[in-house]
Amino acid sequence: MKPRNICVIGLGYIGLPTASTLASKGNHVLGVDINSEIIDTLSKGEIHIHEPGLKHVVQHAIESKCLEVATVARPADAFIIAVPTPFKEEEFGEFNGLKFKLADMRAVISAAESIVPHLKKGNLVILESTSPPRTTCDLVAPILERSGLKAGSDFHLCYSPERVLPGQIMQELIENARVVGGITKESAQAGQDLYEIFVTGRILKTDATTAEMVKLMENTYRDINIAIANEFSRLAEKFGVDVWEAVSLANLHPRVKILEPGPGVGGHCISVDPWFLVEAAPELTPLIIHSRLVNDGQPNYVVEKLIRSIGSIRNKRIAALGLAYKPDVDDLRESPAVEVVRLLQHGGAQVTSWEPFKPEAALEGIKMATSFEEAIQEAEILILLVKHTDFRSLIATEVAQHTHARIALDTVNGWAGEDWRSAGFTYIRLGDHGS
Ligand code: SAJ
Repeated sequence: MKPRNICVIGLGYIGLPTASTLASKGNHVLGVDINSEIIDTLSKGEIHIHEPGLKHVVQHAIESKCLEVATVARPADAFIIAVPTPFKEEEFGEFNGLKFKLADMRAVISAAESIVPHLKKGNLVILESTSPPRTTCDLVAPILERSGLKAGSDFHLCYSPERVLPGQIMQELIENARVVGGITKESAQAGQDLYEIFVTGRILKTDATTAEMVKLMENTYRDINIAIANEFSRLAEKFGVDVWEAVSLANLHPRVKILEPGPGVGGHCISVDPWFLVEAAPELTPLIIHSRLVNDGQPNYVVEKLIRSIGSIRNKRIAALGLAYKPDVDDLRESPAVEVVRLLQHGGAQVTSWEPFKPEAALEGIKMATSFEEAIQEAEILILLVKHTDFRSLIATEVAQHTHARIALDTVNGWAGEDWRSAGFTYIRLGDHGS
């Protein structure tokens, strides 16, 4: 039997799309978030995040009364936990002199605790938040069992990782393959029954810890592959090679797919999740630790490259183009672009930032422009930090008419160097020789 009353805890980038998609299939869904501002916004039919296609689905779900929102949970047939698992800001682990970050599981703990008073026999609980290995069995199950019910016999418990790409969430949520790990076979089956409500991709059943590992392996694999691309960008510069040309030639090999270098790795997933494996077993993860350090060091490398190219940046007026963690999203979490801006400021530069997807961003100590024109007008240097579609389509000759700047640093290979050079700019590109 498929659950009809579903409670989704956490209405962020995953919880809100999941809750509204389930509601759009005619289920009665209660979306819960502890942030009352989010609940107020959603109650008015507005949304607090930018994700193509999401607003329409949410509005429709709220209007049809299939989606209700509240700050506290209520009894339901199934509970889905989709809360953030960031890392701790001030506490670190250490292994052989290397510092590593630790998972902050407080949101998962309080989400699980909020279910306890409502848990009934036959319920299904699914954890979707990216979590260290064994979280479902060793952390979530004991909390839920405070209800007096036994996980796996009185209620079903699963881990099912979300795997959607921000910017394409509404489509990938439905079409991507789903891994559902149950603490028992029956739990996995109950999880599959729930996802069959809206998933058209394959649904694959396994155990909970395997499902946790799958998620962490996917993001760690990507992090390591971006780290090697970033390391190649440094090597290319050292040897007078254009990394972008070298990567495109290497990628002609049928079994090679090198990713793109850039100013670093951001977002709430890839820059965070590999640490969960490190924390669980630092003695087994030297490659993962060092890849994280390479990617975390890339903003500093960008600033060093600028200084190597033009000399001191002290008192230089710089326009930073893009603060999001990747193209065409409004998400600034763990963004390497923000880190580059902070490091430039630390080096004495006067930076004005322009983020078209979040012009109202209020980041401590960061000066935001209200338009692209305002950001570049008084600048001496332009730095392209995010390959937003809008930035890629800028025409160098037109930009030149609106700014004093004649230096352009492109950290993402977003512009055609020749165009910028012929428009009178000294064009510098990350991973490029001769600059
Ligand atoms: N990046 C590079 N070079 C590249 C690709 C990405 O520097 O060639 C950078 C991006 O600019 C960004 C960061 O890496 O700063 C991460 O971006 P991303 O597009 O690789 O990934 P996310 O964090 O937006 O989404 C990932 C996805 N995981 C994988 O591709 C394995 C997504 O499927 C997951 O659902 C998501 O993490 C998540 O929620 O865990």
